Amino acid sequence: MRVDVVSIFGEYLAPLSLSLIGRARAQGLLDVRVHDLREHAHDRHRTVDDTPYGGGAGLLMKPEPWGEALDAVLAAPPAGDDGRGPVLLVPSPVGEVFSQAAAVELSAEPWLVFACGRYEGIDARVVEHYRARGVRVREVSLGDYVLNGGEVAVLVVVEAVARLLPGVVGNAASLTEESHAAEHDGLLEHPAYTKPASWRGLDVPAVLAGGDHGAVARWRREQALRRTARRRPDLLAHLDPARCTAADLRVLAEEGFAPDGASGFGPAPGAVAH
Ligand code: JEK
Repeated sequence: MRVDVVSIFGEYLAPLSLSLIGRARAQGLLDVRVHDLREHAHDRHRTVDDTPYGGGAGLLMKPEPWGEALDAVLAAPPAGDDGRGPVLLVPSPVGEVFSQAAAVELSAEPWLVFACGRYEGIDARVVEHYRARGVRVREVSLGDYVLNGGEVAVLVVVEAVARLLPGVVGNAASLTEESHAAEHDGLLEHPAYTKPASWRGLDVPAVLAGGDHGAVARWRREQALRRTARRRPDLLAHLDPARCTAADLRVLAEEGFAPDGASGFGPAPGAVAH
């Protein structure tokens, strides 16, 4: 997979040379190229920002350097480009929230291009222009908090996507297990333990060392349901009551959740928040 990143802070992307991503690059599984937006600003100060029309605090990135930089990247497709061109990813606080489903979609693409804004973002015509030219543009957000620019989002998206590429994550079994996540009904994972059996007075739950695989599975399912109900009740809206055992329903009722009549779970009538 080829990844081009345009940024005024290329140093911010140095972690892409480390660990599994760095090794994937060294092995030729991933070709990451970082480009300096300022090479496409031609005044004496290499200006990339200006004041917003309509007023308001802060500065925006001017469209001309972006147009020139992205045209240059798009003009140099990777060998074996399928003709569809890249997906252009533009991190933004108002983008669609990036998800594992998006990571899976992007992992099937041969070419991703990232446009990293700074200041208060990029003049809106840049996205409009490349969409009009038929480029598949996705504005993505990491979540509902404010960052200083798009570079951290690039690190997150590239890590989430690259680990799905064949050969990037050593242990194929971990990915196979993840791909069966549907079997876990979209619940949070149960807690996990390794040796020693006792640490600072805290013991590993006895059931996990008991050798009863059915009991282990039931304990893990109960923990997953309780955790999800307490930490991510939104995920229970997608839990199919038809896939729940009587024991599941009892655990969820203890946590204050009941089938909502719309193919998921919601707060049980009269339930008291924990
Ligand atoms: C890309 C520039 C910084 C800072 C103005 C005023 C309330 C902010 C842009 N999940 C994510 N959060 N933030 C980003 C992100 C931030 C970026 C850029 C992504 C480029 N900035 C910035 C202030 C404002 N707004 C109203 C919200 C805009 C992000 C991602 N991905």
